[in-house]
Amino acid sequence: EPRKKSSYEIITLTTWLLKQEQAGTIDGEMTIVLSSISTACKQIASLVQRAPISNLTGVQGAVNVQGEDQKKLDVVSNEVFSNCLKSSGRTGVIASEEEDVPVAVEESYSGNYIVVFDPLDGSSNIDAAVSTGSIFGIYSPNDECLADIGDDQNLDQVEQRCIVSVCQPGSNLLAAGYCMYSSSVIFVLTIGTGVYVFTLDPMYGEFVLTQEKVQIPKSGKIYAFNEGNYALWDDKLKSYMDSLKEPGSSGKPYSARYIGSLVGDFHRTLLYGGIYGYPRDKKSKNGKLRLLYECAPMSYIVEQAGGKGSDGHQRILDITPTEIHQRVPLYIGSVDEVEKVEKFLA
Ligand code: AHM
Ligand code: MG
Repeated sequence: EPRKKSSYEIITLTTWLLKQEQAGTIDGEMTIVLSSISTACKQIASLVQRAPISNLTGVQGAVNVQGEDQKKLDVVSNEVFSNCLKSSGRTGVIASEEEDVPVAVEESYSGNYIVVFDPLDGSSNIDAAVSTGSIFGIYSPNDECLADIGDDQNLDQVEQRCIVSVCQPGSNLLAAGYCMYSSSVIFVLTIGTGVYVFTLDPMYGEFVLTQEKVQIPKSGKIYAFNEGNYALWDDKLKSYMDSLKEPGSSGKPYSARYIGSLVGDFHRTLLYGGIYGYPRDKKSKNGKLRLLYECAPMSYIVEQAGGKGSDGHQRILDITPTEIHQRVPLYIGSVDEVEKVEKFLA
């Protein structure tokens, strides 16, 4: 007879991870990497919540390698994320939206996982206290980048090796997830066995399992695109967008929702169905979002939930980046909706 579940029984992220380790789904090093990421996310959640009080709103004054103004919180979050990963001792290489090149972690003890991340995505939302998030992806250990570091040798070569070891297609991802800083702090994770959702319980300061094996609806009548760019889109995409506004047989057109925060827009799409898109346009030939630490992890998550991630023509997870900060158009969400836009673009 199955044991009755007490209403006080909760599963925290920590116990969930240990169970996965016991089951052999992940190894001990991965458990440590994931738990250090969850610690970083808790810290960032608290920094984001207190930002207006602790004078952390506004710009830092620097511009990152991609020509974007860095917000103070972008910089602080990057430090928090990097430090948590470095001190885990299980991360060999990290690549971040806020760093020009991948960084080899010299104090690594074992494991040497490769972690790619965007420490605080949607940072244009911060100063208005609107949803933001962190995104990450984890690749197999690879010592290429670490080898001979510290030796008196050409640093450019080391850098080049690091770039090569990090530039892998999303299909190689072992784990991916995001943390959304919103009315709740939500940690979403996949280790290749479905999508699990944890909610930060402010009473305990722990992530608690709130949804397991999430499946995205097969279709959904919500679209999230920055339509301000409409005039810059190509005609095929314009006709797709126009088609969503036709009431059709049901008499009801699609609904528009756009936060301007990939994590927030994606999370809603995951739960309610629909599509998120960031197309290429006349000014941004490859769209805006980055393949390595935005599009690939999200595509891995959506596929694990039964959805689809595409650049309009091919599967995002099949694309091998040639550069760390490479951009790619993204259409992601319910299978039917992503296939629909692909048909228009064909
Ligand atoms: P960021 O990494 O600089 O924050 O940019 C990524 C964000 C995404 O979260 C969001 O979906 C998109 O940029 C919004 O861009 P736009 O303001 O052009 O609509
Ligand atoms: Mg980003």
